[in-house]
Amino acid sequence: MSNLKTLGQFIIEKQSDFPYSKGELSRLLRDIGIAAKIVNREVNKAGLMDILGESGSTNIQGETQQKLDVYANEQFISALRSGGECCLVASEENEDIIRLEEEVSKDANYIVAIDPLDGSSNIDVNVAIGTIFSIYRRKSTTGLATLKDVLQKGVEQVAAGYVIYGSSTMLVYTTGKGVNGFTLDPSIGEFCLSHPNMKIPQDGVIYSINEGNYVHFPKGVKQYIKYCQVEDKATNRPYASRYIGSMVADLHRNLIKGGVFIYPVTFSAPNGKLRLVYECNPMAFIIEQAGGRATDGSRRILDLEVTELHQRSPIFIGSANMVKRAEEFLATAGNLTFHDAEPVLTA
Ligand code: AHM
Ligand code: MG
Repeated sequence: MSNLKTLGQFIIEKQSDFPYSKGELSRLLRDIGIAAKIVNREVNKAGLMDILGESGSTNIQGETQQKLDVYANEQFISALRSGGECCLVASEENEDIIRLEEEVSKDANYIVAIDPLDGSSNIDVNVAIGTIFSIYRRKSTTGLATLKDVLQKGVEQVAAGYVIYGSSTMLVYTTGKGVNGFTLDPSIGEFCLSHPNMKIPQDGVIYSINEGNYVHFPKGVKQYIKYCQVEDKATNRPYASRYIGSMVADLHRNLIKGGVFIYPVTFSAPNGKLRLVYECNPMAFIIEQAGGRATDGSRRILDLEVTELHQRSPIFIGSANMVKRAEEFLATAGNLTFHDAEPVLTA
């Protein structure tokens, strides 16, 4: 008990580090932590309740929503609404921005972009899923906050984090001063500091990519995958291939053990699959803060122009030297070259 530190205690301790230390950001992080605990409770009992399965509605990307996605979205929005520090929410599950401003009693200066339940295809099979969030300070100074306030480059984030609902539940976040991880102790219902000052190894031996799409990958990505599979004692190859299909879980593992996670452009997804505002940017901020690297194959993710709420981007993220190596293959092959595909085997 002596050196136990809860998320709440830690946030208060670090409050003076924040650029506008009026306690608003601390309260916002605390609100997100509370919503995460509520979502965690439902995730844990998902197999027991009639909450599994598809809710019938589809999100704006045309993907079928599951009940827990809808539930998580509602919980985070409602925690942010009652907390009063957030004027605008952008969520993967909502086509448009959600204004909270008219409903809060005082000026709220923060924008939250969120993927309430990432890896949703893993919900009903008991595989780790996550929540990803990103916090910006509002730019506009008059009137109601607008979409423009959300469309800030990733480099403008004041905080970002994720929650992983796995074999244990963890909340990992950064405010630009390193990365800290908290594990939920279910017996006291508190996130407790368990992974202070997280650092990603510069090199790793894990590559994470959906290899089922191999035939649709650009030439440089194919070559990098082959490089990972070649035997070479000096670089500990062949590497291990690990792909859960929940970005949060794949990146969390790679953050701790070292590794690279790649979701590239493909023939069928010319901009990649993952969303810049609430998936790539927050993860890039966290991984950079942990000493890693995140690019779209050539450009830093955090410097990309954001023009649309649900904009997609390819992503190469993880141990710095592994990401750099993958970039070299892309550059040599010509970033978007799809030719020289290996023959597709048919039945
Ligand atoms: P989601 O937000 O609809 O759950 O999609 C994002 C997820 C990521 O967590 C994961 O890395 C990726 O989609 C997996 O996609 P794929 O099944 O194409 O490999
Ligand atoms: Mg997602």
